[in-house]
Amino acid sequence: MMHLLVNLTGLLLIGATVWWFWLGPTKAAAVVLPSASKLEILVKDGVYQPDQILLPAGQPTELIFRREDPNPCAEHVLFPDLEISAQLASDTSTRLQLPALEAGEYPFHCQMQMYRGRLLVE
Ligand SMILES: [Cu+2]
Repeated sequence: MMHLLVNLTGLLLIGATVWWFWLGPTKAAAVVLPSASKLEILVKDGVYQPDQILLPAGQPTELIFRREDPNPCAEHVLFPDLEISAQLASDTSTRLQLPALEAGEYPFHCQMQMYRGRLLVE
């Protein structure tokens, strides 16, 4: 009986994970950054909006994270490949300067990687 319970719990956890990553919050479409090189990203309901951002290579960029999610999960945003991170206060916009980047893909996420996004530089 105990084993059955453990198995059921495991299945539920797997189900929750599958739901979160594949069926959960819908992914926002890619956004091409206008030449103004400034973009606001909304942090809300478990997703960055937009979460796919096309940037031109070799041009510094300013991202403005607007956090409207009180969940502590949303408090930090990290760009591991760039060694950049920022603390986002609730109901506030936080400006983040990105240096000129080489072409490539740069993921960003919160500490627990529930919030996820990608910079696509080309
Ligand atoms: Cu998180």
